[in-house]
Amino acid sequence: MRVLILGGDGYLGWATAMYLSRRGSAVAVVDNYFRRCASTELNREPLLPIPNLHQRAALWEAVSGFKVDVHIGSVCDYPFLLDLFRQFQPDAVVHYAEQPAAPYSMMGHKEAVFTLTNNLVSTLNLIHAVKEVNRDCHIVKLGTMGVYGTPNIDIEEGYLEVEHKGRRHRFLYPKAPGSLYHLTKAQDGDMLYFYCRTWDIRVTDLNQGPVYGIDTEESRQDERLGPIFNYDDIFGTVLNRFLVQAVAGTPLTVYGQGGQTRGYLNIMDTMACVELALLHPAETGQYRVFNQFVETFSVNDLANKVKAAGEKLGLQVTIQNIPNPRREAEEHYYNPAHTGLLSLGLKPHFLTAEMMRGMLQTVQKYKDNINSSLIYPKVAWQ
Ligand code: USQ
Repeated sequence: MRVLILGGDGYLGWATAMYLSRRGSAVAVVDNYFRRCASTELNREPLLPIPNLHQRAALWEAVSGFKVDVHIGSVCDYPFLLDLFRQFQPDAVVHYAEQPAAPYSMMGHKEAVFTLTNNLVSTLNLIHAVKEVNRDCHIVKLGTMGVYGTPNIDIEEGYLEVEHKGRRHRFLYPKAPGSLYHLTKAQDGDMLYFYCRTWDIRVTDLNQGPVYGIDTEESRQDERLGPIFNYDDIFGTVLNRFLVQAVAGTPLTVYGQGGQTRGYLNIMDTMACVELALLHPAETGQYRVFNQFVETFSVNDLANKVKAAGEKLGLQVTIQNIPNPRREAEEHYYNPAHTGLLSLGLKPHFLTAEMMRGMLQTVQKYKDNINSSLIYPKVAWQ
């Protein structure tokens, strides 16, 4: 399969490029280095320095023999994207090229405009390129569980059957995102659904929960192949942050009461889920949604797990409830369905004590790189 990965330099994009190339796909990646540049501009450098995409591709080829084609540019630049489509002729596109950080989207007007424009225009350009070059090309877009919010009923996988005044209809599941970033993921989903109905394109939207993990099978061959691992208040996700906080000896930053519950997955499971979606494409005209996570935990659950695993390694781990910089429910019902990917064959990795120990030990190797001033949250929702 010829797979084009948009956002190939990011936390998940590069790992996906190696994973798919190793399994026999012809892979091309495109990226405009937004995440790297923003990390530097905002002084939120990742735990490990990351070689640029050309260097990563050369390193990967040297250790594995597999090639990844690199293109630097913006998916929001339509002539550039269209050229790439015509040249590479993808059978499928994995779309990670969105601004992925909720706190970044809530920093101010400039960041809000960038998030909205980048996330919607990149998706619109992709849809047009598919229509122009090959309408059969399968779009796999990384969505987020955060589009649903935390409703007081079970969350279904994308759609909800509603009975109203004796008649029934199947709607997209109602959305109530909790940040501008999450809102753009709701909007791009609506847009993809619209074009599936209008132009008969085929789309899989992977509504993913927060991802954790510092390496993958492929990146273990050379630490310079690892994903961009941020632990700061803007680009770091909660469990990755807690692992670094435990190693740094700073209190784990539980926002508010810590009852916020989400569906989590290991970065290795993201790879497997994307592969399953590619191997079992959506039908022509279908907007298919999978809820992509493995286990649900509250923030308190995660903090307690990190504390227990850290203490077994001799770390002094404390937990601190700090004022919540976000507007979100801190105690709520949460029961999302997630059978689609399991029924396609996903074999999940669970957050076992052994998994926690391994991740903490990896972070320990880079302890000297930790900048503790990046940990406390500085972006508030209001
Ligand atoms: N949280 C803390 N302490 C921290 C950091 C976060 O208590 O130090 C809490 C947050 O308030 C939130 C939960 O942990 O309730 C998850 O926060 P997060 O920063 O790990 O995740 P989020 O901002 O929601 O976004 C991340 C990714 C995003 C993805 C999303 C999936 O950055 O790209 O779409 O996870 S989901 O959360 O299901 O929407």
